[in-house]
Amino acid sequence: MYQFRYSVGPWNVHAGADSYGPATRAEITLEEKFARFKALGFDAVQFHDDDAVPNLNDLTEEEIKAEARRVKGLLDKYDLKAEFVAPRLWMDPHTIDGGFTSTSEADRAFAMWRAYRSIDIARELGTDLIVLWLAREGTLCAEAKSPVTATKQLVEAINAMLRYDEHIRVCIEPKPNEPIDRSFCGTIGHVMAVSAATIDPKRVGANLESAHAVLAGLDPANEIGFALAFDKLFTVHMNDQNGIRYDQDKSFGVENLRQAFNQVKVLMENNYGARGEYVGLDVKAMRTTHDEDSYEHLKNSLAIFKAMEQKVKQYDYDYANRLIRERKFEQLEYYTVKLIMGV
Ligand code: GLO
Ligand code: MG
Repeated sequence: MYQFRYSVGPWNVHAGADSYGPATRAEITLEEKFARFKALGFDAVQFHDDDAVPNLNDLTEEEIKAEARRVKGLLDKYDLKAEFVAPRLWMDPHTIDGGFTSTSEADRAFAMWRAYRSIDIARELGTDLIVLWLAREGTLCAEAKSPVTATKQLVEAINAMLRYDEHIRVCIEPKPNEPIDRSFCGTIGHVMAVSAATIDPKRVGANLESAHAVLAGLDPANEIGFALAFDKLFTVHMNDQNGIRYDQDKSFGVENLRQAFNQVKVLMENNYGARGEYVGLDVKAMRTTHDEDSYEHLKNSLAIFKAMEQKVKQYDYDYANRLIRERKFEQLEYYTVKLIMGV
């Protein structure tokens, strides 16, 4: 029986700024985050390209690789792996209107430059996984882009990445909205279709984030299951979300325990992790959190996830299967909820 391995990104420990107000906590250095991640029980770190190499726009390709090698040294020092690199295509003046689907040709070229640099950084950090959270690949003004052209541009951008490096794997993290109004690739179903349209579908998969599924009005466990059915769940972003409102990145399980249980259940039933996949936590501390509690949400998310693992291990599949055969779903539901409540 394998053990889940856990990953987290530097952005998951942040200073508390939101769209309406400034930071409430002090910044923490990358090295200090690594040390704390390791101490908390994480095995790997997820990166944006500029988490690993700040100001990369101003550096040459060789300088970028050299800086990535320095960060690899820091990971080694704390016995941590790099899980993935994600080009941060939403923060830059060149990607105001999106990256791969921008209406500006020059900006689309810039997005590809960042995608290639992300691949270079990933290789230096010792990972073959690139995550694309398609933050601005959609519209604020619905008439601004053709959804047909944009979808084809997305497929072509991924093809170019697959050609640039024949070992790299690309993993789309779908989200239906925010910061854009209408996304072109908002659910795992979209990701599976895009994957199938690329030149190497085996190397193009999905990163399911619980909150993003909830924002799409979908069930995160079913979204996980859909990707697993096609053997395309390359990583996950576990967190929680209170309904269809702004993206909250709450600690895993704090809003909906049954949904949390079913996510862990579908992962365990399908041996997720046996081929090296990580359980990533994409959670954020509340803005009111004090400096000394900057890691509480990570600690809590890990503890809740592991508690759910125990619940799944306790699940009486013989009993559940008997109830399923007899279509006694009232009893099945009650049994499941009672197990989660521990009564
Ligand atoms: C935001 C996303 C974001 C990505 C991260 C990695 O809604 O969840 O946190 O996961 O930038 O690409
Ligand atoms: Mg995420």
